[in-house]
Amino acid sequence: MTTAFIAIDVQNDFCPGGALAVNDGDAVVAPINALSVKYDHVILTQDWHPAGHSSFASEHDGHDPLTTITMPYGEQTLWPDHCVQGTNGAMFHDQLNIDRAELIIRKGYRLEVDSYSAFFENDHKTTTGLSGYLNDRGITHVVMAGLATDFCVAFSALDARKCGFSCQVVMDASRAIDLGGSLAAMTEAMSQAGVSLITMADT
Ligand code: VGL
Ligand code: ZN
Repeated sequence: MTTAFIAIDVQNDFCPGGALAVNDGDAVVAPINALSVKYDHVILTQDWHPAGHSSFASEHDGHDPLTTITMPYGEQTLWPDHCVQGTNGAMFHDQLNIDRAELIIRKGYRLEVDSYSAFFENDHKTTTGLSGYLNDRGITHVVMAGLATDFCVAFSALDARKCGFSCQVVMDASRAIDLGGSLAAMTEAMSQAGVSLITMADT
C-alpha cells in the first residue's frame, strides 16, 4: 500500500490572528510536522482565492459572514475575506515544515465557485486533478489532517472515499470551525463514508 499524507490548509488566515481564525488552529502545526516525516509522500493544500471571491460575504450586499446563500451549484456558506492570493493570510504557517511536500494543490481560485475539497470544487464536478495524480503515482491510501476538520478536511476525506481511496483523518492534528453543529455532522458523515477517524497515537 502506498500512502500519501495530505496537510490541509495550514495557512495564516486559519490560525489565531487570521481572517478566518479556527480556535487553536496553530496547534496543528507541530503534529503535522511530525506526520510529514512518517509517510512516503506528502501533499499540501492551499486555499487560494482571488480578491472578490464569490464565497466572501463582502461580495453579497446584506449578507453577513457565516450565513448561507444558494449559489447555482447549491448551498454556500459565506466567509470573511480570507486566503486572498499572494497575501500573508494565504501563506502557510511559518512554522509548518513543507520540505517534504511533493505537490501543492491550490483550490478556490475560480471566482464563481468555492472549493473545500482537495479533489473537487463545491459543484462536486470540477476536479482539481488530485485523483488522477494519486492514481498515476500508484497511491491508494491517504492520511489527512489540518484546517478545518468540519470543512476542508471533511470534504476532502469524503471525496477521497468517493474516488476509491482508503482514508484516515488524524483528528487531534486537525481543528474545527464548528458552525451550527457542523463538526458533529461532518464527523458522522465521514464515519458513514468509511473514513477512519484516528489520533496521533494511532499513526
Ligand atoms: C476553509 C472555509 C473557507 C477550510 C476554507 O480550509 O476549511 N473553510 N475556506
Ligand atoms: Zn476559502
